Amino acid sequence: MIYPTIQSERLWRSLMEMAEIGQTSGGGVCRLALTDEDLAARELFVKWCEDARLTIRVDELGNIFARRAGSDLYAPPVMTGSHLDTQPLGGRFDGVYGVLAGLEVARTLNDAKIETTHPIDVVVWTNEEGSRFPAGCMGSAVFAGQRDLDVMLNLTDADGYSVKDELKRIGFDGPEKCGNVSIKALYEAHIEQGPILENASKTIGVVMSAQGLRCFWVHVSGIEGHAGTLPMDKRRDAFQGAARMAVAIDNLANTFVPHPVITIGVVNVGPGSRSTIPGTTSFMIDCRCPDEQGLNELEDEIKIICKGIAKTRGLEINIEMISKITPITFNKDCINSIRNAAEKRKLEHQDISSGAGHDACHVSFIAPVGMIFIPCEHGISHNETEYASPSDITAGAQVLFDVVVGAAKLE
Ligand code: HGY
Ligand code: MN
Ligand code: MN
Repeated sequence: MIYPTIQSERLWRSLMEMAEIGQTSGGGVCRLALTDEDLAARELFVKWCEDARLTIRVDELGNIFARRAGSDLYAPPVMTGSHLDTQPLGGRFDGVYGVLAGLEVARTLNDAKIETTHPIDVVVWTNEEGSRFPAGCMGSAVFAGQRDLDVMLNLTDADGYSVKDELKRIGFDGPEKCGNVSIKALYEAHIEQGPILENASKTIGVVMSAQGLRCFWVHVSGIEGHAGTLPMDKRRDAFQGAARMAVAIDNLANTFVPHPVITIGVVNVGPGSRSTIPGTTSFMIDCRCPDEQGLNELEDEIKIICKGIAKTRGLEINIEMISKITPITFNKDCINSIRNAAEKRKLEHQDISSGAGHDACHVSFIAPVGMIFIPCEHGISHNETEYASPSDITAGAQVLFDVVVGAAKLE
């Protein structure tokens, strides 16, 4: 059976309307998790789902499940979706594309008056980006049993606001338990966030795997002092120590095999006064690598580097693990269904591994999961200029429709 085609203009319009929420002056989007912008996006999504006659459930971590009922009330759902929260200078497609492509699946089924056996849930996972609250993929990781609910609810942002209080404030502290749900399969559509598909002129990425990740805080402590009076050789300057650690860690990333990617994107220098020698500096390390053994060795190397520099400069150091995500491989049947759907639609496709982390990675520990990538221009993401073409947006959503409906079975 040839499935109906999705409505690309409707999907594009929804993406552009959603992109107005949290729009930045540089043409990107800022919708940090559980802020008013995230709330506005959630409310718009819920409205569109209710217009499409989906029933809404919200769990205790704010994950939203918009359900299109199936004929079999007891059949486990086929899930799709992604996240609505963004980076501080995020793009108009990261996450939201997977959410609205999932909604387009439901809308297209409604238009075609198709009933499926299994229900279909379009999901919005809470705090995928881990920017405001530093635990990425929070909603999906707790749902899949990889993170502790209470630890996540009590996590606070830089201003001391907790996840729990913010969920309550925006009214998304839902009644449902988070997790413990049996799922038939989950498919997530996402932009690649890298240049591989565009360079290979491919429309669809059949995602085979995703690399692992380890995030650390490194807290460096020295001694505050007067910037004008203390001779250089008498200083315990926490920032100068941290800076040398950062350069050495960057060198490690460039010399280590298999090639990891290591980023230091958050640095807090205290007390933050021009004429006081910094007594404290904390910086966050985001370290990713395709294999677990590599991650173990990188973690050891990072600790040796930081402790060695701290020792030579008379500084104290404390390294705190924030998150640890193992490399994953996606479900073979899901991979094959995505590849077959791309072939049936005569779409140029290739196998690919994900450099980025995704909610689907966490759910892959508890259910059969597949991911569909589409190219993004010049591989740019986590950047206001992030762009995906309407034709690629449509192609990815069409493959998503075909695999989700295939898994949900037609009546
Ligand atoms: O960091 C990640 O990999 C995801 O894009 N949040
Ligand atoms: Mn994302
Ligand atoms: Mn992202």
